[in-house]
Amino acid sequence: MRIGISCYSTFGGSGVVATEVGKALAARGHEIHILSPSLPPRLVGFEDRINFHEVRASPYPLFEDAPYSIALGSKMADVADHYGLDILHAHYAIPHAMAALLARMAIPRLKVVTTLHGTDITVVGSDPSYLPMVRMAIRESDGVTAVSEYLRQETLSTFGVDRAIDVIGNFVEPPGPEHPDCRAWLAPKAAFVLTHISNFRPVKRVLDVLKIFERVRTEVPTRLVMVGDGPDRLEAEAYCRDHGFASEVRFTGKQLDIGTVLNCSDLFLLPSATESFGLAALEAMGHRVPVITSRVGGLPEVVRHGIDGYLEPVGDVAAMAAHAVQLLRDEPLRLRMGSSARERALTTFAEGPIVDQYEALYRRVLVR
Ligand code: GMT
Repeated sequence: MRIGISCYSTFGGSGVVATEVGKALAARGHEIHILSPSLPPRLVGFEDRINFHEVRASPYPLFEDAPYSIALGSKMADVADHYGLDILHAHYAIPHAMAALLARMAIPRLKVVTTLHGTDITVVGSDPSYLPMVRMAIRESDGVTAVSEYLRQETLSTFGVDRAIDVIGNFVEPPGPEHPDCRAWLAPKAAFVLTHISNFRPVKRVLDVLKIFERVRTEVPTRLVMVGDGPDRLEAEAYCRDHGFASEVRFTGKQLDIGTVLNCSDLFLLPSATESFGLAALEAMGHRVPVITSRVGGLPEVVRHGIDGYLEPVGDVAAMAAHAVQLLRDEPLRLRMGSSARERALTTFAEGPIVDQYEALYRRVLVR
């Protein structure tokens, strides 16, 4: 098949999933065309059968902001026509699904598959300024997937649509042996490393990560590694300074090689306000790292309480810290949970069977 994939190129789960799906499909012999504002971070190195198309919205004195959605729709139509695409797969509804539907109006043989990732439904998609168009995109796409059962239900209830939505989760590959042990660099004097990875947006509740660490550090010698960047980073760094533990927290900024950080992490903290799936948690699990997270959204479909880690109510930093202390003090329990987490990540959320589901969906929509 010839498949166009559109996604954001910023650090974020939807771009990671889109790129990894594209790479896996290319490895199976499909021709892939990725459309994005710039090269997605996971599209490093030359890959056979993967073509990248940069989308640029040309400025014009009349425009306050150049219309990216129209430029994307135009680029999709152009690439579809020129390369004979069969499918356009839009990752994240806004604006990729609407742009794909515009392209389908221009090239009627095209089929559109939309993958809903989370905040495109739960936060920005339900904003009244976008809702009618997101609803239209969900109704009109030839195939729709959601990354968890939770997100499927949220979509049906928020948008009042009555249509089939396939649940296809995020996935991980087994971590390679290339990740060096960077424990000495990340946490020179500490016995343990706690890690958080996100885009530091309010939904991630990064101050809760610090409040958990603040409690844990008084009980067990520990360092905290904060990977990523975003709107709440400055406030987070100020919190560490104001509370006297800045030297124990390392803010690495955005990192491509999260495998190396996870390889030397003892626990992963993800106390989000909501999370449709929690790809970062799954990546930690793949590296044998137990996860302490919120009992919210799709997270209970990924992390099993008391087996791969712990789930507690959003904002309950005391309970999350207590679990962290217990796990750091009880090595056999921590190692057992790490093994269960890895087993679950690499079986239930293994790349092969998940990519099979996308391929099967493409074939289904193509015969309709
Ligand atoms: O808000 C983010 O975390 C980024 C966002 C994205 O689209 O890049 O992530 C969402 O999609 C990921 C991949 O499917 C999911 O694993 C994340 O849980 C989801 N984030 C939220 O729902 C907050």
